[in-house]
Amino acid sequence: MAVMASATPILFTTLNTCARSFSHSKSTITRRRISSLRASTSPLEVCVKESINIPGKLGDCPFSQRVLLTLEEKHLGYDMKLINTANKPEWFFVVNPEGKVPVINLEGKWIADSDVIAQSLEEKYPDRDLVTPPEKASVGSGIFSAFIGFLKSKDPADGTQEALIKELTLLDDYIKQNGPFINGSRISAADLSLGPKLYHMEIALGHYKNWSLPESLTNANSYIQSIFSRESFVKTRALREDVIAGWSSKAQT
Ligand SMILES: N[C@@H](CCC(=O)N[C@@H](CS)C(=O)NCC(=O)O)C(=O)O
Repeated sequence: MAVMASATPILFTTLNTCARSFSHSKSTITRRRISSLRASTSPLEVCVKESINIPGKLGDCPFSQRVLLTLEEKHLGYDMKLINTANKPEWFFVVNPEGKVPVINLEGKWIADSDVIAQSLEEKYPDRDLVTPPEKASVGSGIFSAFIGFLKSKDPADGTQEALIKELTLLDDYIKQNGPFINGSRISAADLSLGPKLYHMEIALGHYKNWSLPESLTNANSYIQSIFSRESFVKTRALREDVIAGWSSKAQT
């Protein structure tokens, strides 16, 4: 897979434009065929956060990692544009006026927000499907805010640690009954959303609170390890020092 990191302005023409005009002139060719043509020939342009510590490396945005994981698991080629979020280039505000990463170019249109991007990729590239049934999509969804609550907490007796343990226990129970992944035997979109958040939780709480996931939560522990050890995850994960630096303004030790 050709993955290139680049901080240069994006060319708005190239194959996106070609695909569009081709579809105008040959109306019998379906959108689906154009999508699969692109999947095999043209990498998708995706803007993600750059490392704060090492320019040219991928940064510490869990939403960016989610999108990269989706592309990796679907075996879609991509061309990664690294955005220095502390000093965004002018052209990036043309791509996304809100100035947030991740953003992806699908058929010539820039799409923001990892939820919308994951959904759009599923619709346009249904092969190697990552669909999570709606009734399972919220599994683990309380963990990220509980982690941030505990990280920001100044008072060890304020119940934030217990609130996080409660959320992780729910995950542990769920995986025990339904695992190894949220949708059973195969990884799906909900795991790709939750995995990067668990990664941030583990590094930030380990560093700032000397905390680690209780060993008694064996199912949550094995779930985390199976996600963190995937090739796609290792390839797209943030540097540890970036995760630590990224949470420094929120953390209370
Ligand atoms: N809800 C958005 C959140 C995206 C987001 O918060 N991105 C952060 C980096 S992790 C960002 O771009 N921050 C830069 C800024 O707000 O200026 C998503 O799921 O994509």
